[in-house]
Amino acid sequence: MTALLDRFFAADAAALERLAVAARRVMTRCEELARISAADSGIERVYLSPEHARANRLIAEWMREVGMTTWQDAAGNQVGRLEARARSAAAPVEPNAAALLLGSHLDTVPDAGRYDGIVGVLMAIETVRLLRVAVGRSWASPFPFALEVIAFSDEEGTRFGTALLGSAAVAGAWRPEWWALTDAAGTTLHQAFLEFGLDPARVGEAARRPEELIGYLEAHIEQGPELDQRGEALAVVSSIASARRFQFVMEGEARHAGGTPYASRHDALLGASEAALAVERICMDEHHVIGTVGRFEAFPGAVNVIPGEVRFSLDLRGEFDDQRDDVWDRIAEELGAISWRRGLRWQAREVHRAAAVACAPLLQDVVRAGILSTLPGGADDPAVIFSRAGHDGMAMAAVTGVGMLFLRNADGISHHPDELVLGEDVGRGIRALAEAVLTLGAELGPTLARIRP
Ligand code: HGY
Ligand code: MN
Ligand code: MN
Repeated sequence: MTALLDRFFAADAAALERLAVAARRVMTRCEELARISAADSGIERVYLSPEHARANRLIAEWMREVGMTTWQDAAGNQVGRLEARARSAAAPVEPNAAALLLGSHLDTVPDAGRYDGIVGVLMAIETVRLLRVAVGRSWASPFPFALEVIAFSDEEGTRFGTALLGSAAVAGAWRPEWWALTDAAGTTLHQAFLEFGLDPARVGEAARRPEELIGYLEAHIEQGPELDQRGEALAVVSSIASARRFQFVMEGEARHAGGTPYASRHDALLGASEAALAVERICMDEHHVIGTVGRFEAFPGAVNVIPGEVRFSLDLRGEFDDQRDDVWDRIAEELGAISWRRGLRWQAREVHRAAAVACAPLLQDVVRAGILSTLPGGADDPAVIFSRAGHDGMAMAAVTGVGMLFLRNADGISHHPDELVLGEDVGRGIRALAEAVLTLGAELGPTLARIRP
């Protein structure tokens, strides 16, 4: 079957050439964005920072370059919009049409790779460039729905510990208790809003109503080894893992490292270490549940003092919420046993929770059609992967259907400077994304029913 994109460009043979140019532009721009970092060496760009503001300004420029109108929403997300082509000759565009949202996130973890989130935002802009149609002296979406690109501002949760703040605002799920969240310097989220030039009282204005949206479609690197091992470039995402994040305090007794007999020690570090190993043991024998202790600090931290306190984190994910919660119960039980045995006390504070999200069947179908358009005729169906990484779609699923396209990234290395994606795969990904949007346009046609989560 001739791909819709080939038919869309039938009269413009050079257009598909532009795919290779688009991929090169994405790769170059990933490098440019990588230079917007708070760190002297490595990439770090966190929510409501000067680097966030600079990245938003640059992305807005690139959005306007393809004819989009742009704005920064009330939660600091950068948005671009191409209006729908009007159905009547009376007016060139339909200004209030519902929008298909494309995009990803611009914020990073500390010492990040250059593609996590960023490549999805840039691929979305290139997809709009490919599909836009000239209307008078401006550009429009060729569909009865608008095309928007959103660059979410806090998918990682690096600064305040609670992830998905930008997309939660768009989903109308902002929580008042978040204003008191503090960063490592003790700045509250409320204060950071003000310093960034945002008005906390107006964060609700970032919320989008379900009827305003057709769906949310995100391209993202896999952040896992499956595509690399399969030797394939692209995959459909079936669902996004649920998440729960905790901060623990394990308390024992700080004592002299030499004079305190082992029998009377209550060593918080050894207890917390047993807990971290228990997380690995319990999760490893569970299917699709993943637990990681990423932060681990011993106090007072002197070489000749038995640690009296350890603060550590737990990032717990699962393909299904109830399975993840069962594992949490087992971990909590194990922590109780360790503490009893070692005469320690522990407490946990949950700082983030997001339910697992199944990608909307229609969006999975159009992503599959998109990927097939990049493969030789008669190719097998592309891989369908459960995302162990979290994404903004977990928040967006509250208001619209979510779809994701995964790109191969070498050995799945991510959240690390060695994160890699091939320019050719980005080209294939842009083509697949454009084909998916065209397929969606054809599927929805005049009904324009929004896609239910
Ligand atoms: O943590 C995650 O899975 C995502 O990269 N924020
Ligand atoms: Mn990430
Ligand atoms: Mn990401």
